[in-house]
Amino acid sequence: MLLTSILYVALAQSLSASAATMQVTVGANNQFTFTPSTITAAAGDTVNFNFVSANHSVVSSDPGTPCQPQTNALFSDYQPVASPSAAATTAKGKKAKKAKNNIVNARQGNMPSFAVPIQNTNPMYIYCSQAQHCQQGMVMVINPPAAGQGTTLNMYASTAAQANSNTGPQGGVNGGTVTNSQATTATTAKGKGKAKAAKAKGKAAAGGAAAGGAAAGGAAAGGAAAGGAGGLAGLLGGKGKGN
Ligand SMILES: [Cu+2]
Repeated sequence: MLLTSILYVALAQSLSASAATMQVTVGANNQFTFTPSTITAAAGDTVNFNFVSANHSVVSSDPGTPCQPQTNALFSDYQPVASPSAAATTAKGKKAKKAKNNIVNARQGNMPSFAVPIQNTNPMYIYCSQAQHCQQGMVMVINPPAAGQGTTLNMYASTAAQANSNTGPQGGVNGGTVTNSQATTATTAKGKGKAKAAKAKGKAAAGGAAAGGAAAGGAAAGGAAAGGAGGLAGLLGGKGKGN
């Protein structure tokens, strides 16, 4: 998958010397935000939406109807990301701290990402279809028009704030490619990282159920699926060894 992405990017770059890849962080600092909230992209560029917290989505709407998918809307599907913060606040001791760091490190290379090839410079209005995130300001615009020439980000956001409902598209991913989706990596992750996280997790879980839950999620997002099992074992009072 990664190799495919690299080859794709390489191919895209060879076709257009100016092709660029922009990064947008989805849910930075556990906030309902896209960062940055506006981006200027050219045809041939790629916008990568990097999911770093909670469970968000990327959906496109028409400018006047935020929180509702447009026809054939862009859709990342929902991309859950476990937060390490619970483990950070409840895990105890040196080992637990190390376990937490392992989980965080595993996650950093394995966060879900949604790569969207930009076809043209028309404005694209983006929102998150989770819960009330759209109304709460989780919106952005790619290639926003200048003030007075169309729907600006502020206009879009204020219309969104008054939307009666927030709806995602039917069906799955559309208009881009998702990598490191937790749903797939959780069942396929293998190797050392997994064993390490599982082991470390057993101990961290002893610090409390919250730590176990967080570690299970962290493992699912990272290269450590067994960490989930370890966390579960911890929750069940199984292998957890701490005090
Ligand atoms: Cu969201």
